[in-house]
Amino acid sequence: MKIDSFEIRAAKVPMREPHRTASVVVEICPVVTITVRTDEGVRGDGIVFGYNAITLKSIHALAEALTPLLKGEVLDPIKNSAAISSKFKLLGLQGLVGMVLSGIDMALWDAHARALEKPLFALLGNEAKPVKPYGNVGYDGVKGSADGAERCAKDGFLGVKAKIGYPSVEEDIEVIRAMRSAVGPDVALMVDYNQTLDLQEAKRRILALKDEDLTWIEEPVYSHDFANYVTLQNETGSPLQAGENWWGPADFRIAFDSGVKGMVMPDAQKCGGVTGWMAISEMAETRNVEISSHLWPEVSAQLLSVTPTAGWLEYADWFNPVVTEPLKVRNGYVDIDGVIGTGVRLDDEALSAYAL
Ligand code: SMN
Ligand code: MG
Repeated sequence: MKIDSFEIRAAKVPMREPHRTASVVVEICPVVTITVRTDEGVRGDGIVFGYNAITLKSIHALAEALTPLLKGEVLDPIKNSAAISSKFKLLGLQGLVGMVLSGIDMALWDAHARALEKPLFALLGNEAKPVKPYGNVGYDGVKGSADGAERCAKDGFLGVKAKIGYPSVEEDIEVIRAMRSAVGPDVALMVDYNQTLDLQEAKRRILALKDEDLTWIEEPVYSHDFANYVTLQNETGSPLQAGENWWGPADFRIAFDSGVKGMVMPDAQKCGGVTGWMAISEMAETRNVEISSHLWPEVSAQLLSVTPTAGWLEYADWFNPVVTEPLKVRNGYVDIDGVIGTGVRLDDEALSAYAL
């Protein structure tokens, strides 16, 4: 089966509510979608999330320029992604290029699985293990975070993550304790600093959070400061989490070689799509490192179900308005029964309504 054509669309998808972090507020969900069609009439869909609407036109133009390189090729996602990535040996696979290549990779895998009428996981492993999602709360203050956490727990989530990084660690603790009293002792709590601290302040805050029963403390320092991150892991002994901003298997290898241990959380569009994730999963397995996911709930549910060291899935409903079958959560676990492909099936009418 050969790759016949690509359709690239950009849209500003409305969010139920803005997502606040200690550094940036995400007000709308800007996406570029990549749809591949084969000469046998099979379709595959992928989404690139631009974080900020300012990026949309550039991502769209890049996708329009890159996808013709694959036209006429036999559909083989691993080979197709390797061929297109090899053109960027000098420029590198970071930034918008890496995001678009990952989006193309996800669309190709979706087409490959849909052609076989199988879920993605069936192409990657034998059996799907249950995947546990956690709900998300923004930088919403004491009451807002507690209310958000309570809503997640009522929706059946077994874990909730909140953005912190308030002016003082005492305020961080106040938010965490309010969330804990809202959800009770059995729901896992995670917190995310979104890279806002320096080494000294990070160490001070992480130690101050010692008794808060946190499942992890995410991105306390700049994402690529592997040395400081490892220092924090070693000197605090606390469960630290990172990886959403690492580019492809190459960054994960550098992180592991720098001494990062315990847990990591690849982002499907920064880690090289399905192909990149599988390479990272293998590395993590040999190092006994737990893998959780960052955004991309539909694709990540498929990936985590066959990841040997799978941890948590980050749930987000941001793509829901433009996919026909949003990821389902039932009794605290994701339900991927009956899903074909990656689970990203674009709603063409909705995309037109939100088109840039
Ligand atoms: C995050 C992701 C996307 C937008 C804002 C914040 C965050 C997370 O770091 O882990 O969900
Ligand atoms: Mg994060």
